[in-house]
Amino acid sequence: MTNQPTASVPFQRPWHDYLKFSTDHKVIGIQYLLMSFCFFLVAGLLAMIIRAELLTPQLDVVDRSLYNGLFTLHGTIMIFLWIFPANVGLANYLIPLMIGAKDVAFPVLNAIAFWLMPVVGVLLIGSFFLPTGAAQAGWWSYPPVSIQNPSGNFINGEFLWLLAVATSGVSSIMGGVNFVTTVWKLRAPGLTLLKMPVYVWTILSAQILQLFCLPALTGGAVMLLFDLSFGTTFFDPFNQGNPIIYQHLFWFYSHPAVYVMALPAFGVFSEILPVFARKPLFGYKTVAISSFLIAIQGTFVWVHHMFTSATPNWMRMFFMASTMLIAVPTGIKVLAWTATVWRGSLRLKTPMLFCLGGILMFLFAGITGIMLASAPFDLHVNNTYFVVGHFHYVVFGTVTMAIYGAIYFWFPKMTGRMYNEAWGKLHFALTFIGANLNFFPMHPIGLQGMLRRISSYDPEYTAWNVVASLGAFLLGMSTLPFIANMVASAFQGRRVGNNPWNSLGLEWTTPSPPPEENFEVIPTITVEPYGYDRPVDLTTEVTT
Ligand code: HEM
Ligand SMILES: [Cu+2]
Repeated sequence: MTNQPTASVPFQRPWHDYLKFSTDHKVIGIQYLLMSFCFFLVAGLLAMIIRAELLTPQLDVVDRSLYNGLFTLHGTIMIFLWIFPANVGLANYLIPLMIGAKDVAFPVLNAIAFWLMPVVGVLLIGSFFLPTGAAQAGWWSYPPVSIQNPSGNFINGEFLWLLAVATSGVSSIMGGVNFVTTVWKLRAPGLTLLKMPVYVWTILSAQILQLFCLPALTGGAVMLLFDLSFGTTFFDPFNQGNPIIYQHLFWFYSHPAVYVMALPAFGVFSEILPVFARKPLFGYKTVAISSFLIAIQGTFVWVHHMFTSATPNWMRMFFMASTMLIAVPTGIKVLAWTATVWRGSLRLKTPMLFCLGGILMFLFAGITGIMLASAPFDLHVNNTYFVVGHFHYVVFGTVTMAIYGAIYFWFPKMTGRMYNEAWGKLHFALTFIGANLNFFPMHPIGLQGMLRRISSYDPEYTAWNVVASLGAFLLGMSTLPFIANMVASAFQGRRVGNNPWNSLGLEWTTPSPPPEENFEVIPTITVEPYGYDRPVDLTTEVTT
């Protein structure tokens, strides 16, 4: 396992293989990553239009209903077509390699789950071109707004939105069954639960959580579709329906969804920090088990999104306490990461920078999260930009940063080549500065009372909005060095050996890129991961 450049890249596939149906988890993983990044660019473009509109207090770029469509689809595409599938792509690529398996448990199901996602994309983006325009009810699609259908057309933006969300739900359930079975059944001999890398723990926890909670949303979406299109009145308050029940069904999944998005990011931090600090992950077992605790606790907090939905006080108290309790296992992780880098010999390569930046922004998101968990505070800032600021520090500042870090870190494994470090650092600097300029101002203007989902605003909020918009445009530009770097390096980057980072992870013992079926002989695992303090190169102890 050295840094020797190799003469050729033996198992490299031609690029057009990634456009075809394949059941190899590595191909599917890269397909997910490529597809979701394209959707990230689309949703980012929608955000740029939103931010262009918000540069000035008055309405000047789009009209109000298009604005509604823009933020609805921005949020929906970012969640269902960027964060989720990008995480699934990484997990697809990494899980079999990390557990010493030849592939996932159900390769065909895996491929079908992937090919459903472009359908979701067509349904959502296509809805902009309908005469009714795209859905306008926000990414949570609350009734009664979402079931009004003023145009009277059977095919309308909301209709396609609901089909898209239900389809994406089916794909995610297939993925969940596949991941849980793979980790449970296909681990290499000796790889007990408490020897598994934290990333595998986070995927297992997130996918169990997903399987448990997702049916609530998929069921809620189908019922909403019936209310919208087939005359039922489950959620129609004017006909004995109850819109609050939809909110429960929605958030029973969509709060845990935050953990389905964030747990893999915690896994990525836990994999990358020890490599670049050359120290074992502090408190490995506690960090691993915390993933599961976060998933369990995450199931009991959803009503913190409904403090203002005529929720009785006893319920507010319960959910306030349960939400604050999540800070315990989450805090354990942050402490463990801090202790891991503490006095380590840090190598500040691009993946490490994205992790450190991501953890810093997560810390900030955690603080505003605890503030929001307090019902009396939330009653004031609910529906303001404070909330939008808080969750963008999670979904962008933490999860998107982690995905970027992961792509840089495993790029040499996926391609057998190295990315360009200077361009990577430029990308990090633009992203970190752009993200903070973009999302920090949302907190002060939120506290001052600026509502979310509005296209024109009181002029007193102008200054912070201009800063936020400039940050957003910087973020838009930050993707350019990334794209250039990835494309150029994938074809012409410096060739590297199997393990350029000197990592102890099992995936680095395979050739880069790994051959079909990954391992010639299934390895036997004898040691805990992250043994960076031991004198010998532990990859030799992972016997084959
Ligand atoms: C790329 C940079 C991004 C920018 C500039 C941006 C900007 C914005 C803005 C200005 C809004 C508020 C719209 C409003 O309330 O009027 C918004 C809403 C939202 N964003 Fe982002 N965002 C970005 C990335 C992301 C990411 C990565 C996610 C991942 C999940 C995301 C998810 C959402 C969601 C769920 C909403 C709420 C939509 C709604 O109100 O229904 N955003 N974004
Ligand atoms: Cu929540």
